[in-house]
Amino acid sequence: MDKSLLFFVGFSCFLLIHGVKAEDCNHLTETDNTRFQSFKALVPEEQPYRTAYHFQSLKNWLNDPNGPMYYNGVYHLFYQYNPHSALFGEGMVWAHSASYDFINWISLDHALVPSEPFDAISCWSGSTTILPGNKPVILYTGIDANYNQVQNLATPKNRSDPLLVEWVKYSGNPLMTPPNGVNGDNFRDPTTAWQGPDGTWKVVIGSYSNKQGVAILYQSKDFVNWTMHPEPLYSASKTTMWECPDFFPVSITSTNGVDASVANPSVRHVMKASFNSHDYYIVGTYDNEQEKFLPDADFTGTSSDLRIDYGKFYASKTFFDSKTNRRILWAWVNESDSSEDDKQKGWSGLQAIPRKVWLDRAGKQLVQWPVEELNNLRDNQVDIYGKHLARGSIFEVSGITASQVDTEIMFELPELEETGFMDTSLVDPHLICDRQDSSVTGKYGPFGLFALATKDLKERTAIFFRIFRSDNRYVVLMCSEQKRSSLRNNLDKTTYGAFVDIDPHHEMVSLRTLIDHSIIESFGGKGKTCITARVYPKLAINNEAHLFAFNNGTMSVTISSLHAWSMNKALINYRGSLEDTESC
Ligand code: DQQ
Repeated sequence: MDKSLLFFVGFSCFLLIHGVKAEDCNHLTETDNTRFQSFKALVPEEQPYRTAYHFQSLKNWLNDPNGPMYYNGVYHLFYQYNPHSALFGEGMVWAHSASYDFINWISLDHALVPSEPFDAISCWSGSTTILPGNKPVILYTGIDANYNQVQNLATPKNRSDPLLVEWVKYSGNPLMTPPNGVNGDNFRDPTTAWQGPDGTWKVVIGSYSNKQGVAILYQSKDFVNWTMHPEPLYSASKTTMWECPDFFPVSITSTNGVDASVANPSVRHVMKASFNSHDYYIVGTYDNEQEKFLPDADFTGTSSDLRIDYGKFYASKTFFDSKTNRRILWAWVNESDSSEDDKQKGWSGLQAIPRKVWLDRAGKQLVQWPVEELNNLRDNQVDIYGKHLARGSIFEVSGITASQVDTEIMFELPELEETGFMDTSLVDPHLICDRQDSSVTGKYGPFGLFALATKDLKERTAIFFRIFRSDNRYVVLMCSEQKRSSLRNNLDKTTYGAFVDIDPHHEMVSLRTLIDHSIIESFGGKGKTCITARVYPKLAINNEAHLFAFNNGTMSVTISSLHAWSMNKALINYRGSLEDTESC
């Protein structure tokens, strides 16, 4: 058979098997057959916990997203990767992937690998900044030969290479070393830099000193010589070591994103820090003359602190997408199984679906929504309207591939006044969700979804709401309960919970849930509260997975609308050409 025909047949079979619509993707036939076959051989497809449309590596350990950017028509994602193991270790590199459509990704050669005294042990997290003249640069943390954390610069070898495959480390590295009073292992993760009105560059480094989590501020005129500002941009006593800080402006009037250097009355600023295994943030005002960030309220160290996501979600990083004027957030979602399991699987870690992020109209918190490009993978739409769910009812959402789904639901609560009062002795939403789980009947709630469930519901992950009265208002609680997610043991089955800042009297309770084999990302209140979970069902895998909607409260709820789509498979980290990532 002619070689190109052979490739066409082979590739079409792959696309059919994996749910990509082959008929729309004819340009893929130009892809080199040998490369494609080797990619196919590498993908551990038979594993039930591999995802269909989330970003993951073909093998080994993956963690933080690094330096995401849009440059010359191409989206880039770098990420922390251990080329030697399915566990974290020394020798971490910046792996590199690129995409046209933000959904399908090709993998490229590693952008940064340990090689010099200033990064001899590892190349840790950092960010990209696009300098005037359209010049992208990387600032990253090197673990030097003495195990100290230092900040380094790298630039593309050839800016006209659309893929920016090769990066050159600056010969004068390191640019910044741990200052006095800062331990050598508490100085890392430079943010994207921003420019003040006088042209001065500023960047923040995460740290811990004087028993406070700190955003240390550095300034530079030329991006090479950096001076530490005498005062940090911010520090907070109720926090520990700040990893992966992120500092960015958000518009007060629009959901559009703005570039990192925008600082005027039309924006507020967000300071995000990763500590204690979670991503926390505060909203405030940035005074760029005094170099101070003035938050509306400080971190409190309690469950009332705002989080990007109230489930498993860490080391998030945003970037400004100049193509679509959005600010987009990436984050690492770790495994909930054991290291032994990871070694056996041969891989560990996912990136959450990238989210558009903006400031809520009330100016108090962020709102997040999966990037709209994801909708290109939607298939087989199922619609349900006006479905009444009396006390104790449950129904299956059929007609979809329940192991890889996108679903959007609106719940109507006709007699809200009748709902029960909140137990004021419980303030931590995680605890309420845990104690009053999906099997505990309330008035309004629990109602929601059972995802990745067996037919008999012995395995099920419950994403549900409860509505309480408290003083003169209503409180909406959102839970993601993993207790019964798997018949397997030795898994982290923590229950997650958070309040949703909506008034159910004036707007319907909404839920969007992305289900993808071993990850469930849920967005309550149109993106005001997000909860991500990792689950590993033993039986509810692939075609054995089911999706149900339920109401276990005494009050009836009505599903005003439910839309569900089977999700097609994305090509993730295929070692092909960039054209393969044009949406079909
Ligand atoms: N991961 C990186 C560090 C960062 C941590 C190392 C956060 O730079 O502080 O892989 O997950």
